[in-house]
Amino acid sequence: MSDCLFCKIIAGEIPSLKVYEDEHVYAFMDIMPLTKGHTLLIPKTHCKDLFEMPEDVARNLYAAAPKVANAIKSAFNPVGMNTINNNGAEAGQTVFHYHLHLVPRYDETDGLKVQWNGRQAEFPPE
Ligand code: DGP
Repeated sequence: MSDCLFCKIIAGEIPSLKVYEDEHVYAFMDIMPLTKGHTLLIPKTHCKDLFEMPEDVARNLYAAAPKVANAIKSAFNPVGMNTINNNGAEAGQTVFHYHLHLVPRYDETDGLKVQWNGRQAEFPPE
């Protein structure tokens, strides 16, 4: 899609710090990292969100996810990792090309609580 930010990143029209690339996916450092090594994994095929993601695109994306997670683990040595995906503006999505956040976790002092986009998660939800 010509006016999509992440399509432009895949095409190299906008610079990014590449972590991984294959025929189907592209992974790069998030410009506003929540923790050290925060990476975004995206499909090369443009789709807005999970609701619009064809099955083969999902298969290829999740096939690459462990490779990317392990590359981040080797590089930054986190003790854990959150994978997060926002779908729709109301859910916190700001870039409308599907992306999976891989957020390495270090310890309880890494500044991130169980919180996403300013909302405190409640378990169980009300
Ligand atoms: P979300 O809120 O789930 O739609 O996350 C969008 C993420 O995209 C956010 O963490 C910041 C990141 N981002 C936005 N613009 C750019 C950019 O130009 N380059 C990179 N590397 N990341 C970006």
